[in-house]
Amino acid sequence: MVSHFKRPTRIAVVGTGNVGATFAYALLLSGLASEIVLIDTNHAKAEGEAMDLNHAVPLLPQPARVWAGTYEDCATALITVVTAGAAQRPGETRLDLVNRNVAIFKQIIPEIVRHSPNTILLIATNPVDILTYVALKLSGFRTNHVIGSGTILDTARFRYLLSQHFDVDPRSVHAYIIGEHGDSEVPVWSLANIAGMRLPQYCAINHMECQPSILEDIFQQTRDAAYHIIERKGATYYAIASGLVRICESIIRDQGSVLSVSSYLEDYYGISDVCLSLPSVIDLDGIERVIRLDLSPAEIEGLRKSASVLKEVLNSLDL
Ligand code: 6V0
Repeated sequence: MVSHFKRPTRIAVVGTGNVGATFAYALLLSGLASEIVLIDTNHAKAEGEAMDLNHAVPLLPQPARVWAGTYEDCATALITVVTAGAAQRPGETRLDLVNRNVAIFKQIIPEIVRHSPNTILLIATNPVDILTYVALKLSGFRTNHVIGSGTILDTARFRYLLSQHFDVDPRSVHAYIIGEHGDSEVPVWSLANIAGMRLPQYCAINHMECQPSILEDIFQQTRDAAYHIIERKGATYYAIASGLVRICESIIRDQGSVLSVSSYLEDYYGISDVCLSLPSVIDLDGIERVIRLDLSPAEIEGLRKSASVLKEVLNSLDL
């Protein structure tokens, strides 16, 4: 039962398709939220998901109230997670989705702002960097209150694949993917490490293989993972749902965790007025700061290229 002395932790989820419903389930299991409201133009779908999720509650360690609602229910939501929109079809890039999903955001974002001006917007809809920027402009929110899931997913995929190669727990691999959540993303090899040792040194001392072709293959598998999954099962949702829960956890518990998420940049290696991912400190107020990285010249060039790919798309939009 919710304590009378504590405000409920309400999380709103807009879009209850594969990603939204899976996120709601993962959030319910996490025990982080006491109220989860589901909003979808297909209200019956949101209702069905709420019913199914509520039936899990008696079996869970931490209760929560789940319901299918309207934008009025976003009021008092600490975080509003937006997963609404069209998804990639086989062979389609994330950037191909842009016009369809910008039109959807023009309906959704003003409704959220009207009812919940202090919420933190957490965007997952693709192309996520573009839609994070669009959400920022349409909402007029402070930049720290608009977060895109960005490369939290790519970083997780990268760490998983590296952990398979190096035969360690993925949580013991420290490596980031930055830039666009998409084809121009950049692996930060120069800072990747295990037990504080950069990979070339780690490999030399521990007699492991890490020649460039192996590392390049790991990066390609990371970058192209969504295409391979979509070819096989039509959509991706478990890992992104876990990434969204991890971001919510850092906000709700004011953890200050460093996560690679998308946010608005101002003069980052000369990059401004675009949203893309960099390791950022996340606390109760959203993006506390974007960490300045000591990147190699090739990584800086890759990041600038990624920013210019995104800017080209932003310049074609009618906002
Ligand atoms: P889905 O299963 O088609 O669900 C989309 C949901 O959005 C449906 O239930 C729709 O009814 C709903 N919807 C559409 N328009 C509106 C609207 N105006 N208001 C409210 N609800 C609406 O798609 P899925 O869940 O698979 O993907 C959702 C989005 O997440 C897509 O853009 C994906 O590309 C994106 N993903 C983002 C990832 C990331 O890493 N950021 C990862 C995977 C998918």
